[in-house]
Amino acid sequence: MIVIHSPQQALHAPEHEFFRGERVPCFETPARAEFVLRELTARGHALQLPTADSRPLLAKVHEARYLSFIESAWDQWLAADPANAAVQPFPSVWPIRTLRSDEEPVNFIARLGLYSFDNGTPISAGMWQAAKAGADAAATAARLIAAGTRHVFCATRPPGHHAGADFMGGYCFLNNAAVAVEALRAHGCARVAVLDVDFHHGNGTQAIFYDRADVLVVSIHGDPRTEYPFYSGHADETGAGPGLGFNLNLPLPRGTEADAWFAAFDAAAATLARYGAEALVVSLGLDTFAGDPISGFRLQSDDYLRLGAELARLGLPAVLILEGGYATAELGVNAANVIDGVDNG
Ligand code: OKP
Ligand code: ZN
Repeated sequence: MIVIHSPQQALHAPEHEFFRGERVPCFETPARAEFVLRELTARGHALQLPTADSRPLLAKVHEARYLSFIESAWDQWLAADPANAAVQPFPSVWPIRTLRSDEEPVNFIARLGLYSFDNGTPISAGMWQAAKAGADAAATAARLIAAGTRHVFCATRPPGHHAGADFMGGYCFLNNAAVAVEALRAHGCARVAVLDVDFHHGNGTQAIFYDRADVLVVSIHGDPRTEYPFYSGHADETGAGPGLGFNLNLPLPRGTEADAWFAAFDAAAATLARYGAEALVVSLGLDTFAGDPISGFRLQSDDYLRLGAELARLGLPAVLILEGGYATAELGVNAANVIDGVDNG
């Protein structure tokens, strides 16, 4: 399978995040992509650099003022105080409910809160370059699909499925899956489906397409009653307005093993078949792995070969995009198993 990758991913390397009130080393690291690339290269897959500019697609997916903010966020942080170069910014106040989100505050940390839904999304000096390269990869993959390639994998980070039109969160800044959808649509696919198999609900992707009938979003994830992102991902979220009936959430309890997970996959596949999509975007999170340090499902490495075969059986041209997966040393084998499962399925 063609694999799109940019070395710019390594420019996003924040040091720490908050976990249970403590500062801990980041789970979402450049090493993740390096393990994936190493294993894919060892198995003979061809790497390509992104060649498409996602800028016009980003303008469809995200709000202009949000894009302006994240593109220069690090410079704004340094402008507030040159000593900030040595420290990471985190939001500490958010405009929930009665508070105003129409006025951009002058204070940088207040602006960061305006555009975030958690304090778990560290910003670094190279965040924009890494995230933009991921979005460019998604646009490049969609162009290859439009030209007749069956499957393309974007081995990119940071992930994207928690990022909404005007917010970051869950390590995500730009919604790469949504960029791929808009790119496929620009290339003439009238109906596109997203299948999100990351352990965490892709609340950003859901929100971006929630009121649209031309994009079906299906997600299998940890039940938000107990799992991040908590405030999105319930089964009764089925879409709104013209998009009613075009969003399917399949939440599963913490501890779910392969048999129950693949039963949910069958339900997702049935809905995808009924929809009649022309192309598929897979948000390929591998944090469903039993050894994942921050997630709660129990898939084993061999199950990812089966996942790949099941994805191939959907019979749709597909852009696969790396999302989560934090058992770093095993991430390469798990990702490559999906890719080989698709190729051999
Ligand atoms: C991103 B993806 C909050 C830390 C919680 C949430 C996990 C984000 C997962 N202080 N981090 O869906 O793999
Ligand atoms: Zn995840």
